[in-house]
Amino acid sequence: MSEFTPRYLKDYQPPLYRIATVNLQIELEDRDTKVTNTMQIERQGEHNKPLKLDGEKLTLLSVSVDGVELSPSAYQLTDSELCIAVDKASFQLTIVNEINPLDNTALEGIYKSGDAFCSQCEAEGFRRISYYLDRPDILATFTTKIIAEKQKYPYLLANGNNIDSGDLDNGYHFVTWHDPYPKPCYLFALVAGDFDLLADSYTTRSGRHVALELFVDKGNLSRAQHAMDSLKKSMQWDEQVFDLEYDLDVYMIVAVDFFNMGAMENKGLNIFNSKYVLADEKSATDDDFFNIEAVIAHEYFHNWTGNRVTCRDWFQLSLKEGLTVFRDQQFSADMHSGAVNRIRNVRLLRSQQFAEDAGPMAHPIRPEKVLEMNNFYTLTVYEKGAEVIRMMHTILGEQGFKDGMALYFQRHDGQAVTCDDFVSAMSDATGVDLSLFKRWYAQSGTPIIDVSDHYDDAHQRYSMTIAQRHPDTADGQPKRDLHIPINVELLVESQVRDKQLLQLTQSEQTFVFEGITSKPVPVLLGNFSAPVKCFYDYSDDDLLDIIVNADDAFNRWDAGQQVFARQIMQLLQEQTHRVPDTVLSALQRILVEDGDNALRAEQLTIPDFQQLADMLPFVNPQHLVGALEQLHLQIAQRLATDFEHRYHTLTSSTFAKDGVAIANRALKNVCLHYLGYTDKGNDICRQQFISADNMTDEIASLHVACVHNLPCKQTMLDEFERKWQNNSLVMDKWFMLQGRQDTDEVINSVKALMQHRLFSLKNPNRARALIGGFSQGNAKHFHRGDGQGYRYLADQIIALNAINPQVASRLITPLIQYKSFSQDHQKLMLAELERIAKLEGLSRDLQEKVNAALQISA
Ligand code: 7MK
Ligand code: ZN
Repeated sequence: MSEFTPRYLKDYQPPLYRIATVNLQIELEDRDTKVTNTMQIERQGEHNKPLKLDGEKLTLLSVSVDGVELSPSAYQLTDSELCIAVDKASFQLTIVNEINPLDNTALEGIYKSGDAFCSQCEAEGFRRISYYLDRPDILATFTTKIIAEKQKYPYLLANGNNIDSGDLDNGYHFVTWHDPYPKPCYLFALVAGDFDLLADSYTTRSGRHVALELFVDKGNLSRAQHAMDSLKKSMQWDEQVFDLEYDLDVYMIVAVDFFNMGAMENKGLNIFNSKYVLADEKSATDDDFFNIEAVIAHEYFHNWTGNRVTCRDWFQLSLKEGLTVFRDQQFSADMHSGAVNRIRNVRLLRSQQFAEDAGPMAHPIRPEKVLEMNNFYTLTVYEKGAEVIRMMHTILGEQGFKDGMALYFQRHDGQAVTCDDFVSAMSDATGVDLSLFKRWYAQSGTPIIDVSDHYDDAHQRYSMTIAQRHPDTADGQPKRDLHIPINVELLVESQVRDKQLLQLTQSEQTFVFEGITSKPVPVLLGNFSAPVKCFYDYSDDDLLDIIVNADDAFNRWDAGQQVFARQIMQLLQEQTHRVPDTVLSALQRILVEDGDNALRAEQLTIPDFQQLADMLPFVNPQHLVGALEQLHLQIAQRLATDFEHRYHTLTSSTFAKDGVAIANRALKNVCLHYLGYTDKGNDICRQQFISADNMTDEIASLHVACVHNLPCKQTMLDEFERKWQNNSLVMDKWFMLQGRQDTDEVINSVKALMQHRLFSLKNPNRARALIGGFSQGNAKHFHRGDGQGYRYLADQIIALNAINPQVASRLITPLIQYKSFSQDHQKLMLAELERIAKLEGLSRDLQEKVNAALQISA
């Protein structure tokens, strides 16, 4: 039985009190930081209910109302709440408490990252700083005075504008910040430390001058320029596409090494995991550069979608996250190749979000029940949430969507609102009825659409029947039919004849196409127009036809993915299955012909283990790994000379960072991966490692050496360690790759690495790299039949439970998704889950997931 109580969307109540202004004074010390919080509080309406403030891990020193200190008998205090009865409609409340940043390993509230103080409040971390109404519909104006030792902490930062500063006695100093925009406390931020500062500026379209300040650890200035460039691009894009400008005089970004997530959009003071800030070509891969630009954009875009208009309650998280992910996807597509970006989005969705929807934590993009809010920063809320926004974009069209956004801001600027408010703005701005569409917000699970067709030769009429199905999900909610936009092309004699957007709104509908001169091949779900699984009984030739002739690049890629998946099914049925020549020659054509190398790299990449597991119920993971190896091996060996030839045409002598060079490296390293299955692999890998002048090529060769366990592996790992030991982001890659080695010794290696002088479970990036690298990047050994892989992960989760529940809770993902595997593996995974369930002091985060996995009701 759980000691924690869940919260439900249906129980939402407007707040009984409002906080108009907050005046914080924070006196920073490692173990006893003093927080003085003076709030102007307004009772909402006539009632005599007490004021209940959230607070966790706080040491309360005093409570005063309108300047008069209360005696402890005037309030009640528990582990999570301070309850005060005040008989006034409006009053000033002052609370003084202490916190302990140094021992805060959960990295929520105020904590230390290295020598700096920093904060993370979303979702409910502010209650670890002061007693507060810690809910997003409380919008207050914050003034923050920070006091700290000047020498150690020359920079004292908080949200808004710097309005005062000065020196104090004993080597201390202070800075006072005022943020004019009322905000929920989850957007509060504070940083104190000594940094290098990259300063720049941006003038908005309307002429506002904005100072841009990027703070990084001393010595890292040369790795900050790409992040700064990305920020400026983001600011410009939002002006051009959505007419949205920045609204303060300064925009600050601080990079810290200890951070639970990617980054945080605190008003005017973003705090970033240094992984998403620091880059130069020697130490960062092309993907790192791409991701930095995308995350900088994401946090910047939150200034409007999240900060100016925020969420009424945490069930509405997708209001800001789904929308902001959609916006950052559109931005990335505009900055780079639209097709390749879309393909990568779809890969992520299919491999991880579909698994989430099929697993024990299945939830709608607007969840209805939450035990620990941190557990709902999910692929479903973010990525499927973005797909739901994208479907509205598809249904309303580019202009309709922009009109909807404009109306949304016109109506709701400065408010805390719901997903319903967003959809209403979209619908009212365009006159399109979205009432059926809104069901996407309330329904979990990946819908299936089944397509069948009929060609009437005599009338040259083609009819297509589309039906939707909704498999049951773990949340047990009833399913209803959805409004699903489906892009369709018809290939008639290998020519694109008809392109249409079909809108499926019933459980089954038939669409008729006239004047079709011969039986067409339907090309379905163009640009992945809905987050669904789509089935149609294609012949192998149909798929090859689509690969070559479809207009839509996503469809061309996707047909290839279906060909790969079919080969996997056949290999699972018959280990000696020989991949047909037709498939090989299609791949060969992709490899040898000229075209977009980034797209071809994607076309040559087989769906991953996770995605295939989601397509194959109760699969034995070892068999699936075996089939994947076989498919790679056959392709690699039978096209060896083509891979080798292509590889050598793509090795360039000098490094460049433009799109073509990036695409060339992507394709070259896909070739290298296949060559790893051949006897040429070792020499080519070693040579690439030695001659690499950039991290993309260097890490690709090390990766191939590890996953193929090539003879050159150990030397390269040792050389890499010596070269990069002082760069922690690069060392994360080194730890990660060692978890991916294909050797029976890998679990022992990983355990040994936990004793490495650079390893610490307290560092989230490091813990995720090593533990996640193994458990989420090494299916073969994680799913070992002796259960050792599962046991290792469970041991680490148990250790992390006491250190950092959020990191523990994210790492448990592959263990709770046991249901897609065969019985013997399920049993082994369940045994580990049961072991975790029995742990004394199990965090709320883990309890929610483990109970869901074991079907224990709260
Ligand atoms: C992304 C919340 C933050 C998971 C993915 C992010 C978080 C968790 C960045 C932290 C974000 N608001 O901007 O969404
Ligand atoms: Zn976000």
